[in-house]
Amino acid sequence: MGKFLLHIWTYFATNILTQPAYLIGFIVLLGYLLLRRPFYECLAGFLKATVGYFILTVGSAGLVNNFRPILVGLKDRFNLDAMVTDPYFGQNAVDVGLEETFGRTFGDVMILLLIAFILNITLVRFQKYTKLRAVFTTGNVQIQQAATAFWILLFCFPNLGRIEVLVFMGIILGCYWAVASNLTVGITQELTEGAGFAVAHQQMFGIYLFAKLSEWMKKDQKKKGLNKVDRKLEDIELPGFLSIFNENMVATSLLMLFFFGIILLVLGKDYLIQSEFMIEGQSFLFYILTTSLNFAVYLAILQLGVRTFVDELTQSFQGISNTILPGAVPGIDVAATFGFGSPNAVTVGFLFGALGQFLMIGLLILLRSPTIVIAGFIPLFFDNAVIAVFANNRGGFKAACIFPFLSGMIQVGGSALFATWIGLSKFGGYIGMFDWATAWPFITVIMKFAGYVGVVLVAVGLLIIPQLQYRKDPEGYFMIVADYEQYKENRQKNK
Ligand code: ASC
Repeated sequence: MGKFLLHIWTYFATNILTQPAYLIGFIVLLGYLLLRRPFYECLAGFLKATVGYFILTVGSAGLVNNFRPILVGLKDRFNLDAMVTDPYFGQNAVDVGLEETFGRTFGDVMILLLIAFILNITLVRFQKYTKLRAVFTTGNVQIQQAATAFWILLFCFPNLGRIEVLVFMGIILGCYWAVASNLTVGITQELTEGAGFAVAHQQMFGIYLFAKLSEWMKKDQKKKGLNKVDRKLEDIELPGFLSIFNENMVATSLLMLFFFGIILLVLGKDYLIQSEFMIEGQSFLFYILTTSLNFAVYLAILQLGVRTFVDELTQSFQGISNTILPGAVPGIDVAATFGFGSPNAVTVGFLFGALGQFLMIGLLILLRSPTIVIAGFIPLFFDNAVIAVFANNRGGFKAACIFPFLSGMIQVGGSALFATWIGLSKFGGYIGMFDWATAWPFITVIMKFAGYVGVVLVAVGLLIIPQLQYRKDPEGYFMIVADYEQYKENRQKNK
């Protein structure tokens, strides 16, 4: 019997839970069924949501596949013995290093997902006490996080048995997913004007932190009586020749031509041919042009995907949040936020993040750090772009430049230090995303030095966060999800 159930679960986990397009599709289907919509509407909703999410995936995978090899190319080109910050390289490093370092392999990922997912849903179901509102649905990143967290746990408790590992990790990851995603609920509702989702990814603490710092920056400017408080990117109209930057697609293309143009020139035509990026006889100029412009292409695809599924999700989730999971929102891929706010924020965040990352890499080399980092595309792009989107929305243009820059430095510095300490850097990769260069090292220190007590401290510490959030605004806290228009109205009145 148990075996049969496990079989069903594994089937569900492999095909749906870890494939967000289908998970979101089925959530939409369930939502519409609960709303008692006619069958054909439920089917249409399922298809639109799934197709939309797949389109988003085409955009984001296109970006990743197009640009990751270019950045990693720097490592080969200069024969660097460096660690790449990238979630896929990180997962691979864990796979390769586990046996050698801890004499283990990790085969329980699906069971772990089950425990953590159920815990997440339970915490949201008992919202009255936990104040948690978001369910993490981004399965592709959950696997990467589970792998890294498994390493961290063994680093803190090398002799832990299989069952204990599952229980500890299930609790800590489940709490992290629920709590961190919940942190983004309010600010995402404000960014999207009540689209009804939260971010479930790998930089949720980062998003919250920088969103709050941006607000603070804006308030500070107002207090100082600066009547020229920073404008948002979308409100800036550049004059004359610069006006071509007002158009998002043009701005993205030009900036990326500059950015990737330099990197491709540094890599050199010979290297590109030798590593089969280019074919013999191809024009180098047009290769650079095509590669760089593809950035704007995939970004446009990504935004189309967001527009396709978000509407369905917003409407249908009412069915779920009115019945089985009152007051809940789905936590979804960070890329979904790129369809809101200023589209130029995405590009600005990426570039300033790159500046910060490259500066920190330079510092690591200068300071003869035992671990040198190669900037992976995923942390560089997705973390810093989203930080800029929120920073721009809440603080304005300057915040959208400064905070991704800071985040870039922190990502590289934190990852280098942390991956060296826990012994993962030797195996060539680390997940590298913002939370995993900041919050998770902090969690690790607590567990390493306080032992089992530390595990309890971490879980309790995480669960206190939503309580504090709730206390700051008991009236608006649930309303921002339940009825965004009403929430906005009340806030206007209070002002
Ligand atoms: C990640 C990861 C991806 C991307 C994607 C962004 O962390 O593993 O494939 O970000 O989720 O849309």
